Amino acid sequence: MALIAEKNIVVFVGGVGGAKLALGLQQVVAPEHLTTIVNTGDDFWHYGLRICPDIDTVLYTLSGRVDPINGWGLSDDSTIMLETLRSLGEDAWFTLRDKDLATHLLRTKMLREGYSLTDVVGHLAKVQGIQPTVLPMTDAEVPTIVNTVEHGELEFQSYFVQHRWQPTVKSLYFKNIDQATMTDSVRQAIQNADIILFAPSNPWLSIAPILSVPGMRDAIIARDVPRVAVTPIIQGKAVKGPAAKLMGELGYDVSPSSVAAYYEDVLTGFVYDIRDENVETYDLKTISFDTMMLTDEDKARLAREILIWLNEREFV
Ligand code: FO1
Repeated sequence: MALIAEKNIVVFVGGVGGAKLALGLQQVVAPEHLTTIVNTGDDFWHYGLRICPDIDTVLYTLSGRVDPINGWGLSDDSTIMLETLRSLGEDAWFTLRDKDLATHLLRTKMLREGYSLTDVVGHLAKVQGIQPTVLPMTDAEVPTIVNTVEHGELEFQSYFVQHRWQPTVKSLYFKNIDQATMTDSVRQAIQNADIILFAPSNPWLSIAPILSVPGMRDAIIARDVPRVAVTPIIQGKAVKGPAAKLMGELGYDVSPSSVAAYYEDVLTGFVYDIRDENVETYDLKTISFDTMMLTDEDKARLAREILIWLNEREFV
């Protein structure tokens, strides 16, 4: 049975870490009350295909088909196409595996036919048997550009995969974001939300693109409901990926407090990890839980703990 039956929950997510909390929520929230809004700044064109890594990570995770080792891609997938591409002399640095390729082919075909990314994601979710709503943050193409010391400006996947997030980051921007618009689906989900969560995704790389869609930040802040982020930083380290390294390079103290401060007035509450102490968050409501999500039980437990906390009188 759903934990907080009548409340509408919106969760903003990036890739692997965000998908884990979305899976936890899927286990404890009735599907008609759960909406996951996903970063698309990581999306790119590659060999003529539209690749949306964070969206696919969420869809594969929620449908129980994600590769458990990497946290992205499909489990039990093969690399025949990739090896063949390499045999043709290509530097195929992005791991497009064979079964996963079907998703990129179908998405690209539908986009070329004129469907919006929101339509495509809705279709892909439906055919994978996913019941909660999954929405891209916008239908526009707004690639994250990483300005690095060593290589100048890089598109996100080139920074992240090709260069293994080793270049030193000077700054970031989201190309064409000023022309992007919020979709009606995203606007309605936020307007109907009783609880707004920010998954433990990278605030600068995964959540900032979402908050930068014109109107998004104001729409969120306008909601007089709990707006709570879960820390991606535990004991000065990122659970996965470049968050800690990036924070240092951008001049932030690598701590949960810096994450909370970065979100500014977007948040009313903050969840930090039980392994950290004395987390200063000014006037936010805070609580600590075990935020390491290693198993599916961990994911459901964390989702349940957050929702129970938010259902307490002080937050309603
Ligand atoms: N991440 C990697 O580190 N290396 C890859 O070759 C790679 C391929 C890939 C293919 C499809 C997909 O959906 C995701 C993929 N990812 C890969 C993950 C992705 O680059 C990142 O996890 C996200 O963009 C960061 O959130």
